[in-house]
Amino acid sequence: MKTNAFITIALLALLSLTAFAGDAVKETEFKVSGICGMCKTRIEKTMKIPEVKFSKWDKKSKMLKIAYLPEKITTDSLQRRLASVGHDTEKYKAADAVYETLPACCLYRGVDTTH
Ligand SMILES: [Cu+2]
Repeated sequence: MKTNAFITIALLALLSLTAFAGDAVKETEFKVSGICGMCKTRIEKTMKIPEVKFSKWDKKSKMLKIAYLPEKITTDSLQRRLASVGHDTEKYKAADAVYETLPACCLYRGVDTTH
């Protein structure tokens, strides 16, 4: 009887743990403008915050994949962060003054990057 109770408690603990982990992290992706390897570094570095567990930007597709904590931060807020370091996103455009401070190789506006 004692063992059964222990197993039940252990199972319950495990179940609540997986439920928590499942709710905590959400995966999504959105478009972030950029052009080179430096952009990739800057974009992914901007996502290196405790609320974001994973981020990967694809130079070709311009898509940023992230795994984040939706209870702690919104994708809106993440897109604003990216715009604030010079990268246009689906929802927010970087201020011209910030964009102009990017290194020449990173100036993606008006550049055809589809090939
Ligand atoms: Cu760049």
